[in-house]
Amino acid sequence: MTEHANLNIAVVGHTNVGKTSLLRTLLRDVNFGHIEDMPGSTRQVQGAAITLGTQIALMLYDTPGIEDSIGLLDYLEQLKQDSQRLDGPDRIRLFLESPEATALYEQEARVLRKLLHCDAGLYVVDVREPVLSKHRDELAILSSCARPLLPILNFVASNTARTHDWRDALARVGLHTTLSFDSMSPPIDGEERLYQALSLLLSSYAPTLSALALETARQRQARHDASINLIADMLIDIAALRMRTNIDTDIDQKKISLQIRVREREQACVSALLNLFQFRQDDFLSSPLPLTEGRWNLDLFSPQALKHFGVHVSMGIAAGAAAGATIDVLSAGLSLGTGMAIGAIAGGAFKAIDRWGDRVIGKMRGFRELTVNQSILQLLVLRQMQLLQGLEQRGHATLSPLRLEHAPHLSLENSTLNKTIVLARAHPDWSSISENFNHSPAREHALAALARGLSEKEETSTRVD
Ligand SMILES: Nc1nc2c(ncn2[C@@H]2O[C@H](COP(=O)(O)OP(=O)(O)O)[C@@H](O)[C@H]2O)c(=O)[nH]1
Ligand SMILES: [Mg+2]
Repeated sequence: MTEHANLNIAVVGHTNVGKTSLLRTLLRDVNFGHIEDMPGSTRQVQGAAITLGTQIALMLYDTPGIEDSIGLLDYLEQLKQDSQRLDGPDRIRLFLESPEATALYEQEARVLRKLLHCDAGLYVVDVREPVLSKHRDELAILSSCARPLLPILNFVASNTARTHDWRDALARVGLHTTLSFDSMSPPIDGEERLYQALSLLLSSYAPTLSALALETARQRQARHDASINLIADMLIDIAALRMRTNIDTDIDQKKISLQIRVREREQACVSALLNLFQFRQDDFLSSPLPLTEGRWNLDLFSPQALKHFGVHVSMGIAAGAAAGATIDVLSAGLSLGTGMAIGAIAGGAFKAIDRWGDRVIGKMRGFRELTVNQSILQLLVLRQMQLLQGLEQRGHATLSPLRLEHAPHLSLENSTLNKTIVLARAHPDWSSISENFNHSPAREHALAALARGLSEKEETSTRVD
């Protein structure tokens, strides 16, 4: 295995600019450090490792905010008068040995000590703030450490951003390379950009940084592929699900229990996606239960949800195949047909009789089968794909939960998808939430086809911004 140099980077800046938030996002760890709206929630230096294989490639250190830069710079100037010939780092070292480093400027001393021990610093700024003398003094002090600094422009998305003023102020102290990075909604390839920008400043670490960038991109793609598989798996489970009922006696009860199973299966997919992206369950505000009227609700079976997501009930994924054979029980989001008819139409009459054999032929009359209708399947895919997009764009510093708010620009017209869903409908044994579940190679095959169909669909659709 290639040996990668271990790079140490301190995250520095004024208090409350988003240093801890940046760390959370880079580490994909919602629990790292302590974030509050109050200044000074980080008091100690806290480190975290980013590994390549089993090796630590990068150590990132969160530091307390620099609070009194004006006072400290005055104090440093005073030290300079006493020892004229000292350069920047020596002057900082002299300060660190002085009594004030454990008294008035204890917090600032922690930051500077760390930066001196590191190879470089990420200097986080809140570009909504005007550039004030406290910032200029802070920059002068940090520059004295003679460590490469990469300014991270946080809050660039804000409409009060003063990005231009900040770039100008930074250029005045020789900081020409900057990176815009909002920790709540980072650019999708934000980490790669960060590593690239750092390698401009730290050329001797370029191999480590480019390995980190490659690994980040690889993991992102792997997460995406795994997510598509989770969604496809859910879709097969639900498309293949059937519930047998005696139409006159227990249909209402069966309808409810089918809906419960579908909701639980969707929730399982949501949980798996959240885990995959290292978010907590409460990072997503789903509405799995019907809500009261008038309140916005995205319950899977609510007609408003269908409408909101632009799903037209008449435009089922396999509308042609299902037409005439099933009666849509629209209010329930389920389709009702004879077991025979569903099997026959979806899988071909002879095959269906063959597979179902005596069970179907013997009981052609006297029972019905409930299945989930096309529009619900479509809605399920849209919701999960939208969740996936939301998770991919979400930083681990975001405190408010993710909601599905905008109707995604995804239509499900795709022949691979359609065919596979029709096929799944004809295979009740493919549904892992059914008693008849039978893990078969054919299901694996269908799963792969469905995942392919979803990816093709994504490529041809506009992504949500
Ligand atoms: N909207 C938005 N808020 C942020 C961002 N980064 C940090 N914050 C908020 O700013 C406050 C301070 O963040 P924190 O990471 O604790 O700053 P620190 O004191 O520099 O470590 C918290 O309320 C964060 O939620 C960001 O990129 N966008
Ligand atoms: Mg902090």
